[in-house]
Formats: sequence, structure tokens, C-alpha cells
Amino acid sequence: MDNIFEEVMEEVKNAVREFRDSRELYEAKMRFLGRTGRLTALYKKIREIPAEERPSFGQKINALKEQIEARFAALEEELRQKELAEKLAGESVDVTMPGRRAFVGTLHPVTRVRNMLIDVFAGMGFEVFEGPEIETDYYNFTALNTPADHPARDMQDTFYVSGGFLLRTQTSAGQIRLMEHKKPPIKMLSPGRVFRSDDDATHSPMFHQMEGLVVDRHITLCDLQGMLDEFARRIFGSGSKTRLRPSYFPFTEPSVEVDVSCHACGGKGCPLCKGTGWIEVLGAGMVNRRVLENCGIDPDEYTGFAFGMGIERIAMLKYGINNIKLLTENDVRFLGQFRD
Ligand code: 2U9
Repeated sequence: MDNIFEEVMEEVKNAVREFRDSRELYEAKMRFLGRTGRLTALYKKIREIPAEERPSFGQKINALKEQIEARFAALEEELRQKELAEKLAGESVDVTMPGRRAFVGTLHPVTRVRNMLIDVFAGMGFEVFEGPEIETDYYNFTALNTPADHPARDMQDTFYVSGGFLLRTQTSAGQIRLMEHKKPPIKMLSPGRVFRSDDDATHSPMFHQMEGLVVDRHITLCDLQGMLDEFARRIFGSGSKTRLRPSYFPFTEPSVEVDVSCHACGGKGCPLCKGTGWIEVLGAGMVNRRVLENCGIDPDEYTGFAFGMGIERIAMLKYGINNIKLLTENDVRFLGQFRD
């Protein structure tokens, strides 16, 4: 009968000689230690042997059970270590491998200049207001002192849409809307897309404008020039100067065209400024009293100045871009050059 213990231990050794994974090891363990396993069968044999031999038989089964449990525990631990080593080997990272370069985009030059302009004017106390892109004839033209038969309408070829609406040709249309409700002091900046039937190397049917408007008591052309000097220094460099030339716009009187000293040659004369030392950058003037009246503002009590510029034009001058189409083609080889 004693042999049976050695036989079972021998069976255990044979059973665990080859197992591939923890599942097979578990199945082997259950064949000996499970509820219907070999050990349970041995315990049942106690009933068949004489009563005086039972205690020693029982002790031997217990000892065998402990031996088998220890054997399986050792194998389980061995397997756990092996599986962990395999897992770690599979997850290893070669820290000497070169990293993958992340593609980081850039802000579009028009967005960059727009942000710079907003920064400059917000620092002077301007609030940003963006009106609608589809406008009525009244806000885009009539309220801005450009009635139907006015020759200045020819200066801007307009895109008309159905229902008597049009695509705004200037962001000042939205400024009128705001002025109807807000009384002075007004200090507002209107960036946005505008549309004109115009297409060559420096004109595009859609472009971005930045218009500014200040209305209060005692506002003069000197206030305008002082503010434009600061704008020129911040955008084109600290040595920049401005000069005003007389011009005409229906919504301003007097009207001026504003030149900035050439940032490429410092004013000496070069191909960029066509030898003049000056570059035309924007238009401006004192708000026409009729425009103020149209918005219910008394022109004898209040005066104002306004200015308007094309953001693409500023970007082209600042970055030396010679064709406006580069700004809409969105070729990443072009756009990638505008990194901080
Ligand atoms: C109100 C009244 C008047 C805005 C102004 C200009 C002069 C101007 C052009 C520059 C280049 C348009 O983009 S462009 O083609 N703009 O010359 N704009 S004064 O005058 C206003 C604005 C709002 C209520």
C-alpha cells in the first residue's frame, strides 16, 4: 500500500514534465488536487483499510498532499516569472531609436497680421466688433454716404445676391449697425472678410479688412495721425514714420491716404517703394458728418476719425509677398515659412 504514495508522486512528476502554459498546468494540478482528483480518491481509500492503520495512512496522504501542493506552487511561480519575462521582452522600447517628428502647423500670415493688429489696437482701448458678411445696400452704401447714383459706388465692384442683399464690400457696414445703438464714446475695430469683383496680383475677390472707428467729443485729425504713428512703429518697426496725403472717400471728410516710410530701405528709396521712400498702407479720414447723422449722432457735438486697411496688403508688405494668390493657395511650403 505504501507504494501508492510513491506512484502518485511519480505520476505528478510525469504530468508536469511538459506543459505549455498556465492553463495546462492548472489542468494537471486539478487532476491531483481537484475535488475529483487523485488525492480525493486516496482519502476515500481510508475506509477500506484496517482502523489501526488509518491514522498513519491519513498522515501520509496529508504529507503527500503538501508535497504535491509545494511542487505545483513552485511550478506556478516559475511559469509566472517566465511569462513576465516574455511580456517585458515583447514590450521593450529601443530608447536609441530616432523619434517620429510631429508635424506642427503654423498660423496663416493673414491670421498672424490680424492678431498683431488686434493686439496693437486693443492696447489702445479699441473693442473688436464683427458684423455680418451679407449686408443690405443701406448699411453697405447709403448709410456710408454713398447713395445709389453716387459715382463712388463704381470704386467697388459689388457682388449682389438674391433678395436685394449683397456681399459687404467694407466692414464699416457693420460699424454703422453698432453706431445706431451705441452712443459715443465709441472706439471700435472691425476685422473681417469683404468681397469685391476684382482680381489681379494684388487684388482678390475676397480679402480681409481691418477698419477702426473713434467717435467722441473733440476728436481731431491729429488724434488719428498720432495713433497711426504708433500702429506703424508696432507693425513695421520702431523707426517708421507716417505721412498723410489728401484723398477722397464718401464716408470721410477730409479723407487721407496714409503712407508709411519704407521699412525695406528706411526711406532712402528702393524697388519696394519705387524709389519714393514711402509705401501706401491705408486710407482714413474724419467721419463724414452725414454718416454720423445717419446713425443719430449729432455731428455738432461729436466728431470722429476712421481708418481702413487690407490685411493681405499689410501681410504682403511686412513679409515681402509679391502675389496675393499665395495667401489663398495654402501651399504648406509657403505657409511653413511663417514660424515663430
Ligand atoms: C464708418 C465711417 C467711415 C473707414 C475707412 C478707408 C478710409 C479706406 C480702404 C483701405 C484699403 C479699403 O481695404 S481697402 O480697399 N479703406 O481707405 N476706410 S476710411 O471709414 C469709415 C468706417 C466706418 C462708420
